[in-house]
Amino acid sequence: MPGRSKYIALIGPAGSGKTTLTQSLADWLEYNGISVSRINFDPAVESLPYAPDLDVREFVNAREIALNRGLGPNGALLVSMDLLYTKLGEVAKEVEKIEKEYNIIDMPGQMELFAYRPTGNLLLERIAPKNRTVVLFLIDVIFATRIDGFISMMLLSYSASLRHRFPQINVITKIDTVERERIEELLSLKEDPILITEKVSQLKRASTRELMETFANLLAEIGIDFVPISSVSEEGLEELFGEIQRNISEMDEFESNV
Ligand SMILES: Nc1nc2c(ncn2[C@@H]2O[C@H](COP(=O)(O)OP(=O)(O)O)[C@@H](O)[C@H]2O)c(=O)[nH]1
Ligand SMILES: [Mg+2]
Repeated sequence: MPGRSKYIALIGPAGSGKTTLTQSLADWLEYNGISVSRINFDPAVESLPYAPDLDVREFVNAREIALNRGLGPNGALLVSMDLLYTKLGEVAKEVEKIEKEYNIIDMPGQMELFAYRPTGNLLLERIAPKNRTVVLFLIDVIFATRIDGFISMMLLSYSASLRHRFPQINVITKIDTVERERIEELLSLKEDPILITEKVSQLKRASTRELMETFANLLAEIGIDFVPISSVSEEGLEELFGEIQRNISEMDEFESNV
C-alpha cells in the first residue's frame, strides 16, 4: 500500500507497556491478515522483544552519547532525540520505504518529550502523515485504579494531546494484573463520567480535595474515554483496533470533505 500506510504512535510514561503493546498489537494485526511494521523510536532501549523493521539506534546511540558527554540516562535520551531530529531526512526516507498497511511507532517514555519539549512531537509530525496517524497514550492500570492516579494520568494525556495535531486514544494497559471488578469500576466512569466527582468527594485528603474536585468536574464535562487492554491475554486489542480504524476513517472523511 505505498503512500497510504497508516501510523500508530505509542506514547506514555516509562514502563506503561509501549514496547510490549507494539509487539502484541503487531502480532494481532498480522494474525488477522493485516501487514504491519514495528518501528523502534527509543534510542535508549536496551533490548526489544520484537525484530524492528526500523530502529533509530542505527542513527543515534544513547549509550555512546551518555559516555562521551558525561550525561545520565535521561539527559542522554533528550540529546539523542535532538540529534535524531538533525537526521530526520534520512530516517523519514527509511520509513517511507516500508510498505505496510500499518506502521507502529514505539516511542521513548520520557514524558517531557511530548508534554513540554517540542522534540517528540516534531519528530512524529515529520515522520507520520497528518490524516493517517493516531496516537495511543498508555496508562498502566496500576495508576488508573486509584482516583488520584487516574485524574493525574488523564490530565497528562490531555497535556500531551495539546502538543500534537493527531487524534489521541487513551489505553489502559496490563488489565490482566488486577481484579476484573476494578476494570468494571473504571468502565463505569466511561459510561457515566459524573461518577468521578462522587469518587473524589469520598477522598480523605482534605489538602488536595478542592483541586481534585475541580479537575473531576472538568473531566466529567469533557468526558472520559479509554480502551482497557492486556498485551498478555490480548483482551481489548480488537476493540482498540476498532477505535484506531474509526479515528483514521473520520480523518479521511474530513479530508475528503474539505
Ligand atoms: N502482566 C502484564 N505485564 C505487561 C503488559 N504489558 C507490559 N507489561 C510489562 O510491563 C513492563 C514494562 O513494559 P514495556 O513494554 O517495556 O513498557 P514501556 O517502557 O512503556 O515500553 C515489562 O516488564 C512488561 O513485561 C501486560 O499487558 N500485562
Ligand atoms: Mg519501551
